[in-house]
Amino acid sequence: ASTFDYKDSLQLRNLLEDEEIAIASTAEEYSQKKLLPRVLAAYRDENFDKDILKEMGEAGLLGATITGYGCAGVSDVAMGLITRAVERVDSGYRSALSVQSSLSMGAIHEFGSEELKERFLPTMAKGTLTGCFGLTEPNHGSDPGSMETTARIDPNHEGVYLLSGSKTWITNSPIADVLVVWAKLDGKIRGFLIERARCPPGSLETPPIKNKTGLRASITGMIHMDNVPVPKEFMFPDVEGLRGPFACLNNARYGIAWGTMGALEDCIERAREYSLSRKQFKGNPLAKYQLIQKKLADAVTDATFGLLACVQAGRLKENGLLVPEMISMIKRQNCDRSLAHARHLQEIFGGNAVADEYHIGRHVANLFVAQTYEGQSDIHTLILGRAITGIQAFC
Ligand code: TGC
Ligand code: FAD
Repeated sequence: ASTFDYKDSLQLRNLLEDEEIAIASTAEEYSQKKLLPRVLAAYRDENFDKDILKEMGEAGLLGATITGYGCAGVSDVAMGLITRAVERVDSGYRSALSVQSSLSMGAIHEFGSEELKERFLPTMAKGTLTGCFGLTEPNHGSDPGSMETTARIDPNHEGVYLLSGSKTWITNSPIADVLVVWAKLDGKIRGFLIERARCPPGSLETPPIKNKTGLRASITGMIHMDNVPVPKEFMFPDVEGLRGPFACLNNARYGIAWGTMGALEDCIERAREYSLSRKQFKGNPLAKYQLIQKKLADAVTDATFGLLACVQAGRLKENGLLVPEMISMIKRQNCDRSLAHARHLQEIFGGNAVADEYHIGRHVANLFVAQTYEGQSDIHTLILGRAITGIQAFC
């Protein structure tokens, strides 16, 4: 008989293949056993343990949708279930996974030569080589088309480009071995791979950005380039313009739509448990009060709808039918709803919400970041508005 289970209100499980359920439970087990026990200390100390990428690699979670090159070749829905499981613990850990998988390995897989794929993907899949993705600059975030970073031909060495400029707010940049950097060559955006080990001293600096108010379990930094030499084989040969970085962002944004639902589910679970155990007024649990129940009902409804939208988007993606506006819709909706609900659910904890052991404040701070990066929600609003009206309102 069919029953209502608030953890899977519209039976999303029935839409999944057995293999996808198995992959999700591997990711859940890894996240709960290995990530959850370290997250409080990591967040307090603003520390990202690089071993996490190796562990994710061992569990087959990195670059998981790629076929070959040591990657698992799972479905897009399975990948979504992985990001949901990881972000249930912390958005920063999902960020590390997304940047390694969708943005760095994804860029190499989509646009790199066969040599670059063979050279980098297998070690990146193991998590022994760390990647990052440099698009945002100090003066250009929402508008990356105006970037100032340049590439020019090295007048003294044939077949070498020299990269100069600065990127900021780059996840994993301080620890990255391989940096995907987007720069203008003769005014056109091109993608380059910088190998840290090959850079002459002083040409590449990647200082961390410290004292963040969110995403503290993830490491974020800048990339300063002063004539960094890049051999021409390390430029993506066939992609020009914003289509290059956005093709990678399409996959990462899809993953964020799934991931934020995991964070929201964790907020729901913790708020529900707290509301059942905390008693106020004549010994009643908070869960007995209608205003508390409304907060839970609203959050469970949006988590359920958000996940169903993700499954549908995933199936469209698997069939080559997912277009950028659909991704903007689910990224915007799921980031906005998870942040709004996390803030409401936070109220259920009263003063205890301020203590980090209750985890809810961490999710709220993280979800603000998720709503901001990979296209702030208002930017996705304008992408949708353009598609609906045919009129662009960016400038
Ligand atoms: P626009 O005129 O719209 O497009 C320029 C060219 O790009 C193509 N394009 C896309 N291609 C594939 N997928 C997409 N989603 C695409 N969006 C655009 C487009 O077809 C066009 O191609 P072509 O060949 O005609 O030149 O460009 P615009 O300059 O008007 O862009 C406006 C806007 C707002 C849509 C865009 O710039 C935008 O999305 N801004 C947000 C920036 C952003 O998302 N940055 C992300 C940085 S990376 C990051 O945050 C990682 S965080 C990782 C983590 O820790 O998890
Ligand atoms: P701005 O572009 O200055 O925007 C500020 C505000 O103005 C936003 O609310 C925006 O929506 C609004 N706005 C801008 N233009 C318009 C307009 N035309 N109409 C209406 N409103 C507008 N980037 C990378 O390249 N790689 C990474 O790995 C990466 N990791 C990140 C990690 C963290 C922790 C953070 C915080 C950011 C990261 N980013 C990364 C950068 C992120 O993508 C940008 O912060 C984001 O794209 C917004 O750019 P911005 O901060 O310059 O804001």
